[in-house]
Amino acid sequence: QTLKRSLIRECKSSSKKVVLLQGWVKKIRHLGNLSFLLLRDRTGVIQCVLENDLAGYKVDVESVVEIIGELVETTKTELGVEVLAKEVKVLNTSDRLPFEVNKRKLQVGLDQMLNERVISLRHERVSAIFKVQSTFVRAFSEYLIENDFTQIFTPKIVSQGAEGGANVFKLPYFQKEAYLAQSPQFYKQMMVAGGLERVFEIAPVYRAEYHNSSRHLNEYISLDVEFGFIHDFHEVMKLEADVLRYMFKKVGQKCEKELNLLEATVPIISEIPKITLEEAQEILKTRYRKESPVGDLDTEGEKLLGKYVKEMYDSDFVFITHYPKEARPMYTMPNKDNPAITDSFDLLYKGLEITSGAQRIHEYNMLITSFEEKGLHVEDFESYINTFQYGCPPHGGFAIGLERLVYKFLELSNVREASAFPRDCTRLIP
Ligand code: AMO
Repeated sequence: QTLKRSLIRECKSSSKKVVLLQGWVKKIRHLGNLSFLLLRDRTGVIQCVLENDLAGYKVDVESVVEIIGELVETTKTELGVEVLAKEVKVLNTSDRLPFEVNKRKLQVGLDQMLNERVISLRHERVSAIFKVQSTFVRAFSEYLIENDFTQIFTPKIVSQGAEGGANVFKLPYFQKEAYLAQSPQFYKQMMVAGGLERVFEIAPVYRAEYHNSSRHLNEYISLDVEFGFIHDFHEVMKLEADVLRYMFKKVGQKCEKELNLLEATVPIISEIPKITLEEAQEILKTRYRKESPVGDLDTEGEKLLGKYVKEMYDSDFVFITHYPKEARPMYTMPNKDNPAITDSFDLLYKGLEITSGAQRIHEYNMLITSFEEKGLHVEDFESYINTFQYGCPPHGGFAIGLERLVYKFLELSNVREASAFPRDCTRLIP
């Protein structure tokens, strides 16, 4: 008799009759001299029948139990099997539940869902979000590793913000002042220049943005890529399209159950249309009478463009290219023919920016000028800027906001749903 640890997967394939199951009590019903206990673990739910001495067994839902029993075939359950319990042991009781989790749809507001994360995660639709997220991340690294990229780890405590602007969290660092990294931008470029050529990083980044919106977090996971020896920034967009295609393919293959639960379908990513920012603003003006902020798109504009590319190209994605210099960080490569604009792009997915990317400046003097034009003090960025005196290949890269990708894909109500423990302007707990 070998005792098995997991539920459905083991039960289905096991020829052994005796199983050990461990999980949470989803439900218990008493019917005459039988009780039916639905036991849930990470792989699913199975019915356990409690008879004889065990009939009428008292246990609170969501308690953690261990059941030893006999696995038998039955036509009465969806699984085609159930367990005739021989022994039930309570490992830990659930004394109190802030809300009911065993409903088909979780009927709580966002705040309660986040405040009581441990309980909301018990709902299969909620935990499914994080299984999808995990699969995306794994596919991202799988694809890049297969394509000769090296995973890197760069500091999150830094001396300067890499994205310009004032959105940095300050913190005391012994006798100095430091910041939480807004992105791994400088370091990923430095590692390309260091000779690794092709790198990626998966890590949290921090933005001190005081936005209480459905798409902003103050800490999010950035999927960063940077690679050298590129000809132009179209190569960067091509790599991103390839990575995303692979990520969605893997989620389609590995998360069938989760996608069914969440009623999500994997998009077909053929050629992603490219529209220059200027064209995009013109489309918004002529088609939707929508004015845009100078050199940028606003939330409403992004939404309308999402609608436009869906109608015109049947695409959920669109690259918006060639942002003006003023709208992009100091490290962005100006366009050869028109230096007022840059070789940069954003990727919109279902009308929301999920990525920024660009070719970077790899020429020392050009970089100094670019920093100075932004009013930045070159000496504050010395170790980064020195990189470009040591021989650095033409390079570029991009970063995908993981939570935004998941939020849009699963059509959640808010990006916070795609973060297990989100940090926003007011939320620091749990
Ligand atoms: P950017 O600042 O545009 O670019 O950020 C890249 C992507 O990160 C996500 N993102 C956010 N997600 C949630 N909450 C936020 N507050 C938030 N801010 C940004 C978005 C965005 O597209 N270094 C460059 C990337 C590069 O060029 O490689 C950068 O950080 O999905």
